[in-house]
Amino acid sequence: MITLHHLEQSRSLRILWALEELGVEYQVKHYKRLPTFAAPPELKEVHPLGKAPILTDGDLTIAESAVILDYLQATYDKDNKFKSQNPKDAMQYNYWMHYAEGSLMPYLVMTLVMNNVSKHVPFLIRPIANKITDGVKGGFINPRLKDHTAYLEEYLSTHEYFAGDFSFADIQMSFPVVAMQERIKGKKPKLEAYAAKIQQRPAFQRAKAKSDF
Ligand SMILES: N[C@@H](CCC(=O)N[C@@H](CS)C(=O)NCC(=O)O)C(=O)O
Repeated sequence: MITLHHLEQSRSLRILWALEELGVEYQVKHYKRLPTFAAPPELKEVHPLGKAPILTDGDLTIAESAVILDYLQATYDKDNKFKSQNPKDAMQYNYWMHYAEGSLMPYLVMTLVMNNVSKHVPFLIRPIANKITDGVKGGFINPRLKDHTAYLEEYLSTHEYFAGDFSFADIQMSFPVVAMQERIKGKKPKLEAYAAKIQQRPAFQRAKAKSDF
């Protein structure tokens, strides 16, 4: 039996979505975040790093969203509905699978960390902490995120999906794309329309309903 170890408000929504697209039987084990927003220690009993998502299937324990998506596609998507077999699209599929976590997510995580620094320093030095984090965001993170959003907008102006027809590469890309919605609002119409379109899929809606607990 497939078990998804699902952490609230996390990347494991990707896997719930993929399981719904596949229509396979699975069970979900829900985990609540700690008040610090960290994952609870029980997740470390499933995988040493204790990060979500984690999928178990028989005697396999798999971490990393992209690896889980690839495993599900290769094992359960018998008709290759969710990965094009055209070599060019398949290369793009691999590219976006890696790009999402390897190139784009680090800047979004850095932004989240910078936005929370002042909560963790004594009140009196908050103005100084804010100056430092604003400097890091303005001088390092934001210019790079601007390049990435322009790149994605350009790509989506000539592609309906990231790798041919809708595929698990779109599920992998959905997490950073949706996380950037506030940042791109009114500025990146293709990216906004793409985010709205993929979230209208019935399987996404079912996954979203199951992920909020
Ligand atoms: N690259 C990994 C990232 C895993 C990850 O960092 N997951 C976050 C949730 S979105 C997490 O478990 N955070 C809890 C923590 O760090 O305590 C993936 O795509 O699966």
